[in-house]
Amino acid sequence: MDFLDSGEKFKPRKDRDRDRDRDRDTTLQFLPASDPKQLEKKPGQRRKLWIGGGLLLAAAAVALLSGLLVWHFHLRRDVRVKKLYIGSMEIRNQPYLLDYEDPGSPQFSQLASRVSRQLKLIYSKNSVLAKHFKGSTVQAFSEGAGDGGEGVVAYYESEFDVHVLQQASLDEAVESLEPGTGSQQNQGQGRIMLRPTNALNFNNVISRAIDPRMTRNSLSVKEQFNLHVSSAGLVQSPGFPDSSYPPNVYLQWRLRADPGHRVRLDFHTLILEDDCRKDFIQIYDSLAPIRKRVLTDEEKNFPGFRANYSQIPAAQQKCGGTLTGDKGSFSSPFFPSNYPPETKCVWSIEAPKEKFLKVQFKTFSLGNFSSQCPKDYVDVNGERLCGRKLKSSVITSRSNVMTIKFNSDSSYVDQGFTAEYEAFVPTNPCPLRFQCTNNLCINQTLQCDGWNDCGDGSDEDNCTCAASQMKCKNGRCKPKFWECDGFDDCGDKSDEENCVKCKPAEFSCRNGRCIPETLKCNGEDDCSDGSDESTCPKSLVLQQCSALTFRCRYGRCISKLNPECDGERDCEDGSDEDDCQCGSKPYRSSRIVGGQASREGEWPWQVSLHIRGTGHVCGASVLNNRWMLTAAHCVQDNGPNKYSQADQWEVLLGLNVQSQTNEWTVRRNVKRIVAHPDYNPFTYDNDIAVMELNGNVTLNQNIWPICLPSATYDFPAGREAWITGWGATREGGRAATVLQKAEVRIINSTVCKSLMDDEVTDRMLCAGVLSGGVDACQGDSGGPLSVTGPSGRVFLAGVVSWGDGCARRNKPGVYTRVTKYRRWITEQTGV
Ligand code: 4AZ
Repeated sequence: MDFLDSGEKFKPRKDRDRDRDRDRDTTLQFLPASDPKQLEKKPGQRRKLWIGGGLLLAAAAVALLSGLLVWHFHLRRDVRVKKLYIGSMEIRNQPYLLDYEDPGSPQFSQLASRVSRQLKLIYSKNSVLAKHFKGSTVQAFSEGAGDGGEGVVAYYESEFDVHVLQQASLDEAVESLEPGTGSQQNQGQGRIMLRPTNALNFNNVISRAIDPRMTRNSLSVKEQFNLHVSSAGLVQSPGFPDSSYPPNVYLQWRLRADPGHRVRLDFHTLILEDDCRKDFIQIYDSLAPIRKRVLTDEEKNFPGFRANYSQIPAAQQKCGGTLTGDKGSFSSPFFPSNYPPETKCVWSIEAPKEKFLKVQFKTFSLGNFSSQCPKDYVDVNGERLCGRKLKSSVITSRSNVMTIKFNSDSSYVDQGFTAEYEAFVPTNPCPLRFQCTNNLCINQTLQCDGWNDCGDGSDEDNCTCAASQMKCKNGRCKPKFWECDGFDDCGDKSDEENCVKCKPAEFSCRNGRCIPETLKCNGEDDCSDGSDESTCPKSLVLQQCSALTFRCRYGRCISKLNPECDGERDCEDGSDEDDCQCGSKPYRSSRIVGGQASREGEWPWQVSLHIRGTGHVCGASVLNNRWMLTAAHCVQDNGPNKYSQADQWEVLLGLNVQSQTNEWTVRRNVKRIVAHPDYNPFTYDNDIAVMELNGNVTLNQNIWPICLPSATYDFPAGREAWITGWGATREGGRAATVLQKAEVRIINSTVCKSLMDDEVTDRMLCAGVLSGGVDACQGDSGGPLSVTGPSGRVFLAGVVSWGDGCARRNKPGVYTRVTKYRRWITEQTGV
């Protein structure tokens, strides 16, 4: 059975932004609201209730939309269109009544008709709006957001009938009603007299065109649910988790909390979709889906989902304060969950008088960067920081006090930050350690090791290079063999200069030959190694295939390097994009020596192979819902240990912490083990094996296959790769409990052969950190060497196989080169 046979909808999303692949949490919190009240979902509803029924009071809207976005629009001259705007307004001179939660109550109807009349009056003052206005309906009320919760917020939909070419001016006219948006500002705020006794004193009018995806004609199901979150419950996509949701549904949940509380939404499951333009979920800090109040950005949409809701006292969200002492830490509210909208915190750090202070941001994720940071930001001693990449993670003061402010606005929330502060003596800021230009202190041994440990590169400046190193133009030292490997190791590209030995008008083939530049990308293999055709901007169908060119299913080869699963259809038959659900991580949010702990679900293809009665012995990778890939040396009999026998093994999938299983963890027995017939136990050549489970597993957010590279996939030297496993954390040490991860680099084969005394065959691949300290180790064997491809999908470059000890200097880890076994794997497993 294909691993995605449960439906086309549950496809993992392309992980577009690997830079932001840092820890992510999936919790969101929203605005406070009013009194508790459980109301039943509207009667007459035939549809299955997907959420624990109940209607609530005021704060967050979750909208799910699914189905194909296909709509035809002909810009005919005489076409008029119906335009809907969704909006909210605060009514200051109206006390909030519980009855406003019930649309059937007379109080609701009364206030609703006053709001509708008020809107009509507002629109009548604008010629564009007055001309096209049809009517308004009030959809809900919530408690005002004033400090004392006074007043009422009304959510409404206004309909206009407009000529197709005048839509933009209508949008403009509607938005001009908002405070601070142009000339008509005053109409959006103030007192409009209906009758003197009946005047509504209103404020904060926001209206936005409804997202057209939510109103399109093809929607066959449109439903709204009102829920009170005073008793916890859950919302989930229809059919979840047993089946995929149907197409063309639009569901909206309105969640309300008690007065003085916030809605809290904990995402328990997310299944990501390739294209958020089609299917998406959005969360608003509002009872209506007003774009200005959206909290989720497009990249974080997840249509297959289950989320638990609950409420938390708004007071719990206290942040800021005075911090004293030589060292400490602080973070944005609710970290590692998302911070709430409209939040302000101020921390004052006070160190002893004679000391200065430095603050280091360990994590920082505050939305998209924009200059001057007008939205969410951290202000350190008057300097505003925002975005997700800081120029320098360390900020120092020239006194013993520091003030840090955190501010979030009304839309788009993010994970926030964690920071550590430390007081230092200005005359001796780094006792016995190296002082970076940014004032960070690092171990002296890290200076001039080829790695940027300071974060600003200053530990690699002004170094005296060893004989085995080259000197970059910027003064840094790098291993000599990193020269001309196609990767900018120096940071100023000087290691990649003067590499071409061919004449100016010639192309330098990978095999060292020179050919006229004009022959590059002409569809013919002029280099004789295919390299002149393998990196063409546009994919060409080649006259002949070579060891470097990708073969499409219909037999012809194309010129593009690594075309598979890169999100572009390169083969005429589209076969380069077939079977590409693999290799995506549900969170964008792997012992290993020199690594760090992984987050649950970060490496969903990582498997722990247990021997009954012994526990973890080796790693493996998920290929599909039935087949695992590991190292042949893991499944060899060893004296009394009959590791080649399937019944000795137990496979744990979706595991992060050994001996801590949860609902996503699956334990399976093994039906069959096939080790490569040419495995050589003396040289570790062909160290690869596949394992068939005795029953299929249901893939989930913590169990997901890694992409297998085609035989021609190129993992060039210098490329970053990740090793993961529960192996020893140092040579001869103990196994890890939490899955460890570490970043290494692919190492040039010629260099590796010389470093490893020629024991490395062409079926092996080396990766590591030559300065030592980071490596796979005993117990990691069989596990993946993961490399992220251009579209963000992760490919299995290697299988942890052997090494000369662990993490020794100039002794990289040696991995089974998976590309060499692509055909064998298909023959054994069908994958
Ligand atoms: C092992 O014994 C082992 N440094 C695996 C990897 C490495 C060394 C030993 C690579 O399973």
